[in-house]
Amino acid sequence: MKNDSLKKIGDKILEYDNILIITHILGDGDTLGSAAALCQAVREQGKNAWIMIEDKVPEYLKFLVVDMCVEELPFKGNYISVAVDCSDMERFPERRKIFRSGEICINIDHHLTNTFFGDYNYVEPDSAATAEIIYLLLKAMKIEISKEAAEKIYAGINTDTGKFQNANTTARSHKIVSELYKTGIDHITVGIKLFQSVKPEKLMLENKIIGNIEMFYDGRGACTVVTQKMLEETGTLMEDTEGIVEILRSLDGVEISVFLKEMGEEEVKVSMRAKKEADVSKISSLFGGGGHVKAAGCTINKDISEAKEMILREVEKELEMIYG
Ligand SMILES: [Mn+2]
Repeated sequence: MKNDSLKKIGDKILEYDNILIITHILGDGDTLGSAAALCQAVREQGKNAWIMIEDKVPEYLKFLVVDMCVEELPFKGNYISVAVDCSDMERFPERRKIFRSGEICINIDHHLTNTFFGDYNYVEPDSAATAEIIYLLLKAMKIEISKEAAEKIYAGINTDTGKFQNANTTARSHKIVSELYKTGIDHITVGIKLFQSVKPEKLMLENKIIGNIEMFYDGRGACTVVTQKMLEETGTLMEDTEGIVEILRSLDGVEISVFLKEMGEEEVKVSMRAKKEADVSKISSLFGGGGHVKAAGCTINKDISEAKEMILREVEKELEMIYG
């Protein structure tokens, strides 16, 4: 499991006219921002580049990928495929074959659990966001970063660092952003689109979810759930729960926050966040999931109450290790 250089990866990309970019399902600001920045930058070099998706782009992130997304393979001839922000190929289950059918497959990511599934790989777990790596890649390709591409990179870094507050934020994150500012990015508008365009329905949903918060382990743990019924009652979608797990973690004294999403009768998606001491990627990997030390997730094929019991048991063990 060894990285290839960004120069080598960049040179490979430049050899191709057709570039297929793959994001992970349940897209976030980093995967979509990274994909869009790469797509934008290579299109500016005259390349035929597209982002292939298999589920919907969340409403609040659509501004990043205007006229860039396809659901079918858009090329006839050879292409190179590039997966961004995907720890493994399960993150794009319906597009695995199309990814592998690229003449060359590239994997660019920052998840510790990355499986090095590409022909060429660049994985940097210390990078706050994949978007930072895209910045470095474009530099290695000697591409001048336009304002448009810069705004997409900025969106990726801003969201994955939790507005530069998460533990993954580094001096380099700020340094890259300062370079992005020099291209004339409209950071105010990007910030408004990302964080200040909340629909009232989403607030109603949050009200319900937050009303159900349960504290445990002397207030070191906080947990809540969202059910399909709550989505129906408020006319919202699962994507509208974005940010809830961070709200839970923001509570005074909370070290681990857990948010369970009822996707189906026997399918629960779990998101976890740690504040300072805990390692939630350790917990998620017990259930076949992945992620980072301070932000991780997994899927449990049980009903929501059983899933909750299973996960909280492990979370309590982790808290016991720290405070016990
Ligand atoms: Mn990311």
